Amino acid sequence: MTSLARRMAIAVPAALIALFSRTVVAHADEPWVNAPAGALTREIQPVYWILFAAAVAVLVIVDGGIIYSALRFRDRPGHVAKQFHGHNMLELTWTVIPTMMVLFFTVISFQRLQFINDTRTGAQMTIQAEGRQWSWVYQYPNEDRFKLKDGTYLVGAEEIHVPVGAKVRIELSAADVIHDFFVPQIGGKKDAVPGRKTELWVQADRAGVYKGQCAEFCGDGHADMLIVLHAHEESDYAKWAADAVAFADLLNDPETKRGRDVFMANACVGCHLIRGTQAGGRVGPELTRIASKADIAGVLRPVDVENLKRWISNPPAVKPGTAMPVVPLSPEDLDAVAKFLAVLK
Ligand code: HEC
Ligand SMILES: [Cu+2]
Repeated sequence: MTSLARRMAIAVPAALIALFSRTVVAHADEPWVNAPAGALTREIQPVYWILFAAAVAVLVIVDGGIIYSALRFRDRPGHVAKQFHGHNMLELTWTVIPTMMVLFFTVISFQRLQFINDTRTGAQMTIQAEGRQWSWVYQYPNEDRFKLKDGTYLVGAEEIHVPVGAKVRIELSAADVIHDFFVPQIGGKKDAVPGRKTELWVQADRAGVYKGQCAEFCGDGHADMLIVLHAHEESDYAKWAADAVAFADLLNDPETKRGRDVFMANACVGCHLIRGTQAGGRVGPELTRIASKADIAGVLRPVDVENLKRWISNPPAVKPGTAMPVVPLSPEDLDAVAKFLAVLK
């Protein structure tokens, strides 16, 4: 080997490894598959590393070979290339080795698929998750702890809450186009397909908030279609459920229900997020705790029914140039929706 080729043979893989380890360090706390926090990811991670190591080895051998040959056998005056045809041993090597590698990958993947796809054995609860442009809506199971006063069961948007350690089955559906449920540290990654149920399971090792992202391009708002998975210790989970149920009951109160229905039936729902409801819009600010805010859109204070009505009936009149349009509402609807927002503390 010439000294240049020798140096390249060391420098190229070294640079790749350095680049990769920097990436790993820089992203260690971010949602990615190699910080496993659940049974699924712990199972999948070794396969990831084996595939990665194999890919690096192939890269180094193939690209190394190309670089070496390009340098070693380059055109120089006085050199004539050796003329020959075929080399059975080489042909055999680069057919047999990749075939064995692919077979090996197939085997180690299949070994795990049964475990990964088994959403039933030992599952402690089932949550329905519906993907829609551009948020997820979660329906909790028909259990007493999720039961609302009106006899229905808790529904939540944006965040999915699970108890630590529990195997939770998630049934996926889609309201419009294909979405994909993926929380890298916990596992999963399954398409939500319109007109069909798919399922996966999750299990979190420790309490925490795990971020994910719709992993199937689903239109304009795709990048904002986040998945936030909260894993609670068991006792904490009971408290969370009780609070969420109490809040949902407040929303269902006849006093507030009418206004909520107005909100959900009009364009408001598409632009604003209210946790605990199906409103998952992201164009305007979140309104979950609007009544606890100091002002409306930075211009009207305090946040009360009167000011809410003033704002909602004609935002541009209150704040010229605002991005919130006038949504035509009857006086009764306007009144109801303002009363509804005024309880969101
Ligand atoms: C096209 C999207 C869109 C629609 C539809 C829409 N809003 Fe808004 N809304 C916004 C935007 C954007 C803002 C922020 C305006 C600003 O700060 O200038 C906003 C602000 C608000 C605020 C003040 C929020 C805060 O944090 O101060 C309230 C309350 C509100 N909207 C209620 C409603 C209601 C009720 C409806 C339905 C009748 C509605 N919005 C329809 C986009 C929308
Ligand atoms: Cu999506």
